[in-house]
Amino acid sequence: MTTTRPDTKTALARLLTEIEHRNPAQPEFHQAAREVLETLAPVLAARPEYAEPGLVERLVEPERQVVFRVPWPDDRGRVHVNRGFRVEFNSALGPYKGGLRFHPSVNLGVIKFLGFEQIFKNALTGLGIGGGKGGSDFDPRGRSDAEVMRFCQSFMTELYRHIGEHTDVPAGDIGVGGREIGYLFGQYRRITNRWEAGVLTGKGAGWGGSLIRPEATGYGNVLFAAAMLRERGEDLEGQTTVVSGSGNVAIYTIEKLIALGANPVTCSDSSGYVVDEKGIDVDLLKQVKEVERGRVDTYAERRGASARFVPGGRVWEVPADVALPSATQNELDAQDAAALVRNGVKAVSEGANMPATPDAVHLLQQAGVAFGPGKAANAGGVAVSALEMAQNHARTSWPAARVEDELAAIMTSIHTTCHETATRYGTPGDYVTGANIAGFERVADAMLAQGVI
Ligand code: NDP
Ligand code: 2IT
Repeated sequence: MTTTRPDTKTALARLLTEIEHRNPAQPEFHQAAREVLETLAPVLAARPEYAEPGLVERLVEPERQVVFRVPWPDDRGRVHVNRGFRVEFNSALGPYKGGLRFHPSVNLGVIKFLGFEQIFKNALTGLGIGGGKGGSDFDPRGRSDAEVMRFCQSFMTELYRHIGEHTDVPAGDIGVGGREIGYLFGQYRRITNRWEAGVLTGKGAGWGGSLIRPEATGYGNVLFAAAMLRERGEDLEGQTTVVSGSGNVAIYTIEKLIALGANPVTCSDSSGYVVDEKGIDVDLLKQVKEVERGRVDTYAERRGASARFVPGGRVWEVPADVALPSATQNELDAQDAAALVRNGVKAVSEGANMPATPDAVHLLQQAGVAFGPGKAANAGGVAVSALEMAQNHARTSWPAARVEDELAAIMTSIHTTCHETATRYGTPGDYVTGANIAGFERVADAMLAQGVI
């Protein structure tokens, strides 16, 4: 166990105050930076080279931030103006890598929180990818395919000059799936006159995409939850699980839970949740959400007597052994965590990025619940993105079984790394500390080796 010199803690606290001061009105970024910095004191004390002036200060400052105008005409010819973002946070380990989010709540602070998380997540995969994130406050809901296409084309008309297979490789996130990646890739190809498959990941399997990329985040999170349970002598089989969200991550989380013999009983969207006593029918959910682009209340209507839709409610009030938040940031607060603990939850694993508030994380950990932070638990998506880049570079494509085996090996390795690092720094079982320190060590070593840039 390492003791922390008081001056390290004081220096980190001072830096946090400075971050808040220099980045006003970015509460999500402050939250993400605080969560990481608060766990770094022991490693800075144990490894004096990391306490070098400027290292942590450089880590919290993006290498580059691009903000741009995205004008697009709707189907009636009316022009809308959205704002586009790409935050290229850290490229010490490889090209900037991270998704694009299209959602009305997007602003620079949200993209910076996501980009900051991505640095450590990508480091934990063990692969050669830096951290970045982008997106827009565009709301795809209710928009026709033609409108989404025009938006994507306008967005890429600026973004193309900042990205490239060796520079920055975007992918999907909330509101950006296979359809949007297709339109974005088409416009990039048209502008640059290059077939540069490795410039975007999450492409269709027929034109440079990797098999298992759509499934990877959800599958990976279930494997991470299973590893945490195994560490405690339990497994997923027969466990009742609650999942929030009903998008890409939630759907493939539910699919993998069923495959491993668990019983997922919920899904949700921003209008409420569904609880299904017989367990979620994942084929029906895919039909409603992926094919029809519908809402979860339609799932409940079609499913019949076993399912009901609870308008406005949160899934955390449903009793469960395991909870997998898979919608968005700060969707699980202290009150929700208390309800989960009251109902005997054993593990919470974050499919979404930062879905649990700091108070909720604290409460769960105090109650002895195994807690998997997003930067470790949901790293399967970006890991398979990096495998997609490898396949693109080699101009080949791997069978699904190979990608799935590699995903499983990466998730096991991330779990082991987090677990061992937490133990090494005197906080056994604390995956938050383990993930932050292990991710930090890898990035910090690369930054130190590459000099002050
Ligand atoms: P999708 O757009 O496919 O689905 C998002 C889901 O979350 C929808 O059910 C949506 O409901 C719900 N949701 C989004 N915003 C809100 C909000 N403000 N309040 C309530 N519900 C909300 O996105 P993904 O499944 O891809 O992403 C889900 C989470 O997983 C995000 O945190 C993302 O950053 C993270 N993630 C995604 C990865 C990926 O590969 N896609 C990889 C790693 C993490 P509604 O339709 O009503 O808005
Ligand atoms: O949050 C994430 O890790 C993602 N949205 C996936 C990023 C990627 O590049 O695949």
